Amino acid sequence: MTADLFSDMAAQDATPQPQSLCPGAVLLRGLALPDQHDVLADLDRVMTDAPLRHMITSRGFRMSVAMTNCGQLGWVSDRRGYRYDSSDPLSGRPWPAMPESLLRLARRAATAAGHADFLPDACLINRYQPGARMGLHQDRDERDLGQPIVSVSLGLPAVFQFGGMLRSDKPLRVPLQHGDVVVWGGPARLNFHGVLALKDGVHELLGAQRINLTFRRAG
Ligand code: MD3
Ligand code: FE
Repeated sequence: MTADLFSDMAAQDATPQPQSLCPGAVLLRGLALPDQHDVLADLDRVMTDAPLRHMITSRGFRMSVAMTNCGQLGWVSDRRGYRYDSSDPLSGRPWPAMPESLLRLARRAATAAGHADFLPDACLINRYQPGARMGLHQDRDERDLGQPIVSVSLGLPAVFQFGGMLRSDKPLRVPLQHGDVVVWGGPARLNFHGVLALKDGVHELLGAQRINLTFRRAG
């Protein structure tokens, strides 16, 4: 009994062994688990202030992923194109502040991956329901591409695709689960990446959805 208790405590507290996906990309399985309850409670408050919405691409398509943001800057897309903006176009108000629990998690992950000075000013919140997907793309709208992106997966599992610097590079598939964190920096920062259509399922805390957080230094 005592031994089991101690091994469970060790599992909770242990920093997971970082796995390298490719040069510059570090997978930290389960890194978000110790903070998950604070993170989910804070996310609820953010999503009440700035509700999830399906943005429209410059070509007029409705994205299958619903999005919102917290932090000084938020990623927005509409018929005029996409950009970072300091206010929520739905309310005209600034985006909700980045909760301490989220900032702490992002900085802990970046530090574990060798980016101890990461200070994100934007957190994009992506909500996938079954069938939602994200096509292959690059993230290159952030001012300093020397800063990494930290991504946190919550809820239903998804298959993440990541390719190379060229759209034509054959992507690898990595299953990402609740609590997994990936840090993308250095030579991986401009890799093409996407998410396959989410499969049906029910997660014990989040129900029939996956939420992905991406922390960025945008401005
Ligand atoms: C690799 N989101 O919001 S996170 C995005 O799961 C985005 O919602 C996906 O791609 C999601 O832009 C993937 C993983 C990720 C995020 C940014 C990256 C991987 C990246 C930037 C460069 C290289
Ligand atoms: Fe991306």
